[in-house]
Amino acid sequence: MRIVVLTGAGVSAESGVPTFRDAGGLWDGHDPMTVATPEAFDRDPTLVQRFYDERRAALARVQPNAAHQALARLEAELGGDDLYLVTQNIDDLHERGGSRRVHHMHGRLRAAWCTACDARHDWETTLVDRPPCPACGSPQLRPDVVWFGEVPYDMEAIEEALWACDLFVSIGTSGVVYPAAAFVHYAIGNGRQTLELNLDESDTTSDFHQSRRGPATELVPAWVDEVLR
Ligand code: BJW
Repeated sequence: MRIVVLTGAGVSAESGVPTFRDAGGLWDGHDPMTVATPEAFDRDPTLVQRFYDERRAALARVQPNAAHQALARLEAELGGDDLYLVTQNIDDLHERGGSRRVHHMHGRLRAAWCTACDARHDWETTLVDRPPCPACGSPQLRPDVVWFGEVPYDMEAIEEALWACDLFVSIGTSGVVYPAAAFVHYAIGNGRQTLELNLDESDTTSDFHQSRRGPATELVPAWVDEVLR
C-alpha cells in the first residue's frame, strides 16, 4: 500500500514546539503577516531574523516524540518507496526521530538561503548579525523557509505522490494554509482513501473519509500498528 503522510505543527506540539494558531501558539494574538511574508522581511529584517534565530536555537531544547518515531518505523517497515512523508514543519524532528526521506514543503529552520547567489546552506547559528554567504560572501542570507505568497517546495513531486497513493493521511494541521489544505481534495478527486489524525476539528475535517481525534503521540503509533499488522 502506498501512503502519503502530511504533517503539521500538531505532530511536534508534544515535543514542546509551539503550534501557530492554537491558544498559546506562535501567532496567538499576533498577525503572521508581520513575520511570515517577504514584505515583512523587507520592512524589518532584524525583527524577522530574530524570530527565526530564536526558533532555530529552541530546536536544541526539544526532542522527537512517539509520533515522529512511529512514522520512522512505518518508513523502515513499509520501505521508502511506499511512504511519502511531506511536512509543513520547518523543525527537524522527523529526521531526528529516524525518518530518512522527509519533504519539507515550507523549508527548514536549519537552512539559510542566499538571495544574492541563490545558494542554500545548512545553518545552525544566527542570521540577524548578517553573516557572509559561504558561497559568495554577500551578507544576504535569509531563513530558507516558505512565507505567504511564496511557492512551496517539491510541489510537482508531492502532486505525483498524491496521484499515485492509495491512502492520504493528514496529521496535526489546521487545514487553513494552502496548498497543503487542498491535498485532501486532490486525493479524493483521484479516488484515494483519506484519513485525518488531529487533536481538534480542523477546517477540512468534514472532507476526509475518516477522522480521529486525540493527541498525535497516541493516535499515530496506534495507526501505524494497524497499518503494519
Ligand atoms: C494537534 C496537537 C497534538 C495541536 N496532536 N494534533 C485565499 C484562499 C486560498 C489561499 C490563499 C488565499 N489567500 C492567500 C492564499 C495562499 C496562502 C494561504 O494559504 N493563505 C491562507 C492563510 C488563506 N498560501 C501561500 O501563500 C502559500 N503559497 C502559495 O499558495 O503559492 C502559490 C502556489 C502554490 C502551489 C503551486 C504553485 C503556486 C505559501 C504558504 C506558506 C506558509 N508558511 C508558514 C510559515 C513557514 C515558516 C514558519 O514556520 O514560520 O507555514 S505559515 C504557517 O502555517 C506555517 C505552517 O506550516 C502552516 C500550517 O500551520 P499548521 O501546521 O496547520 O499549524 P496550526 O497551528 O495552524 O494548526 C495546528 C493543528 O494541530 C491544529 O489543528 C491543532 O488542533 C492540532 N494539534 N496539538 C495532534 N498534540
